[in-house]
Amino acid sequence: AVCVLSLLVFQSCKKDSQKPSESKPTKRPNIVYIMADDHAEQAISAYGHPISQLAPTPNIDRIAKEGALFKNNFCTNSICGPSRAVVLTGKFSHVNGFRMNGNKFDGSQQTFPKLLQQAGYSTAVIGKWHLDGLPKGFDYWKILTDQGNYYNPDFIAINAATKAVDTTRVEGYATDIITQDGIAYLNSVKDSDKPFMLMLQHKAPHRNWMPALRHANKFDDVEFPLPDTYFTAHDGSLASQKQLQTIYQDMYEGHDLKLTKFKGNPELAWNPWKSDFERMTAEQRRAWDSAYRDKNDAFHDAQLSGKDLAKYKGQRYLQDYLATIASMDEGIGEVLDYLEANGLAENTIVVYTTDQGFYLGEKGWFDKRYMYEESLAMPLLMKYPGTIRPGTVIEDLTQNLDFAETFLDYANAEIPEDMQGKSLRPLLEQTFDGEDFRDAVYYHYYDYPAFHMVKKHYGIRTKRYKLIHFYDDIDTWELYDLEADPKEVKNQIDNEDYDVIEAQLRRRLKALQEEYNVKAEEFKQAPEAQVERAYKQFE
Ligand code: SGN
Ligand code: CA
Repeated sequence: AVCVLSLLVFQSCKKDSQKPSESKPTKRPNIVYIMADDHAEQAISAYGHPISQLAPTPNIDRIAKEGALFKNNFCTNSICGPSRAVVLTGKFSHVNGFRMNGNKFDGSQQTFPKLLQQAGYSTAVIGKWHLDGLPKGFDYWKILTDQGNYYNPDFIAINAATKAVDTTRVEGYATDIITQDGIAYLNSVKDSDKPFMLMLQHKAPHRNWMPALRHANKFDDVEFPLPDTYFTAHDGSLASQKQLQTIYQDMYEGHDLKLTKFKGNPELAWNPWKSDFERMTAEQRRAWDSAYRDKNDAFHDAQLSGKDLAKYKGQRYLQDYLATIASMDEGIGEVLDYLEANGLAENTIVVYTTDQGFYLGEKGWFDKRYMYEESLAMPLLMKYPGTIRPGTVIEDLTQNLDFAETFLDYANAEIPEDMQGKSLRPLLEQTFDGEDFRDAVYYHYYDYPAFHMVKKHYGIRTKRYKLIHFYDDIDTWELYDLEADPKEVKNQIDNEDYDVIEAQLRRRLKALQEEYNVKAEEFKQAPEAQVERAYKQFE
């Protein structure tokens, strides 16, 4: 524990084999925190999943190659705003108050950017914010409105001349704009004596997966492997049967899959949110229509139905989803190159993550929300030359709850007692010698009734097991043995062989709820009428 107190103390007690190189950082590090939206581990080649091998992310992978890859990092609540609020505060949703999208983030509370600012850092956030309310604790900010749009997005920022808060439409592709704004910010602080912390937060690869024009055909000829659970019937999970996030049932053919109504006509099929396409310039739209024409015409010719149609939809989804990641990966390469070319790489921590995991056809799904592995997992890659050894792989259970503490630790700033996670520094620097960094993670999802109709649930995940309670207008428990059943298709809750394990998990879950101060009022039920209305609205 003494080793993690300060950089100086830490370096003096490092083992010989781990001594930082000659060029070891002497100043407090800068932090470049890059966050995507909905980027699944299955789509980052450093994680090794077969899908990602067909659509590699060489620049994101550079961060793991030069630093660390976390294999078991998890979110506490798999949805956008809540995950971001946990990152900022180091506190669970029930403590920071932001339980679901649509809540308003209480910006007056303690956050790590505020604490870094007080500790003498220049701080900035650029890109997706999605916390309703303007950023606090940042010297500079420029954020997308709400979810943001891929083409010609609107940004909110303080007008330098008038000092008023303005919303401005910027022509171009969101990912490229955010990358360029990020580099411009770095350029503005690179010669300052102060360290900086930049949160560079992409829209990509969030729904509705609109690629940059230069990538609109990138994966047209690639056939991606669809998961073997693509057509599952969700045996043993009522909560899974009830969702509305199945690729071949719930996607909008125009808005999501960019399918047209008729052959030879660019008019989109079902497209309820027109703004994503209507905001394109005539020139962008022409280029778009021409890029999608051949595949859409071929689709009409093929006259698919049943499972063939369902599989085709899965392919189209993956082609676009992965193409939006291609631009992001290029942009991350530019940021890394900029840091290198400007002598900043050595003294800058670079983090890559996203707000939560995502389904790429597993169980037939897109979106997230569930406590199952694909959406619970949150990619995390981190480099800090001279301090984190290249190629470090971390298997311990970590969470977005730990990010704030980690950054404060590296900045030599005090970690407030009321933060609920812990600094990842001992893992990153391989000085952790306890038995378990964490024996279990706690999870709670609240956003119901809402988009996709995923039931409220909470649960516990240990290294090997997972216990989930779905509640509200349902009351079901699920137990998975991740070693025997990594795809979570066999709910063991009624299997007597698991009774002892179940009892242990229930005890540990209760203890975690006590430790994290979860009160009974967290388990409020939605009125029945509201649920009925929501099913009608989203079906
Ligand atoms: C939008 C999406 C949903 C998604 C939510 C939450 N529909 O409503 O599919 O689950 O955002 O996403 S969209 O077609 O309008 O994009 S999150 O990133 O904010 O959590
Ligand atoms: Ca998200």
